[in-house]
Amino acid sequence: MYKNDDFIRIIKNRLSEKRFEHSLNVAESAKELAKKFGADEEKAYTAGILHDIMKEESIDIQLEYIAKNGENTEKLKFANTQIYHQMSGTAYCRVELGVDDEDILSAIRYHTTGRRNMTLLEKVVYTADFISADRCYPDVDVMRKKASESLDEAMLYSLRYTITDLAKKAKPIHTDTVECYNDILENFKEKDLEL
Ligand code: DGI
Ligand code: FE
Ligand code: FE
Repeated sequence: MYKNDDFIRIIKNRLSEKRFEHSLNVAESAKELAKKFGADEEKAYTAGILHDIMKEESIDIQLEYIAKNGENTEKLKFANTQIYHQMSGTAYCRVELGVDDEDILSAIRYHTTGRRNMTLLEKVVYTADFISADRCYPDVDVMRKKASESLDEAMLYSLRYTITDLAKKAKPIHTDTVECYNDILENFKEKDLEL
């Protein structure tokens, strides 16, 4: 059974220096968010290290892994290839690295698109990916502040940005992303919270 030190060595061999650093930063941010919001810190850290493990792999090999994990690749034909790595990464961790913790696997599986009814750990990793130390988009400080207060607020903020940005560029938006957005928005409306 591999430990975090082994996983760090493994991703170092699979990723560019920049993305390797990004992965370590996401792991740190995920651990902090887990501590703050009561998720499993150890699982958050491991998922953070592994979340982008297939990001620099070829599309063909990614599709092979997705199929190996029993997922339908036909459905992905019209999807943005940028989302493949969440599925191929999950498959690689399960098949090649023997990761069998379903909490960690699902946090990797939904770290790009999100989905309806996300687990706490899924939200932690999704949010950590947006606020990691290497991120430097214009309103990253706003995002970090939101993340320090509420995962749902931070996620809604990032989803609004991502969905708008994809639509502006006439790129496809995965239905899980739209469902994730609607789900969080419904929670806000039900609780009558300010947006
Ligand atoms: O892998 P990272 O760059 O660290 O971050 P990520 O896994 O969140 O990937 C984000 C990219 O994926 C971002 O540039 C937007 C793009 N993308 C393409 N299609 C979709 C999408 N993001 C979401 N949430 N949903 C999509 O359908
Ligand atoms: Fe990613
Ligand atoms: Fe990432």
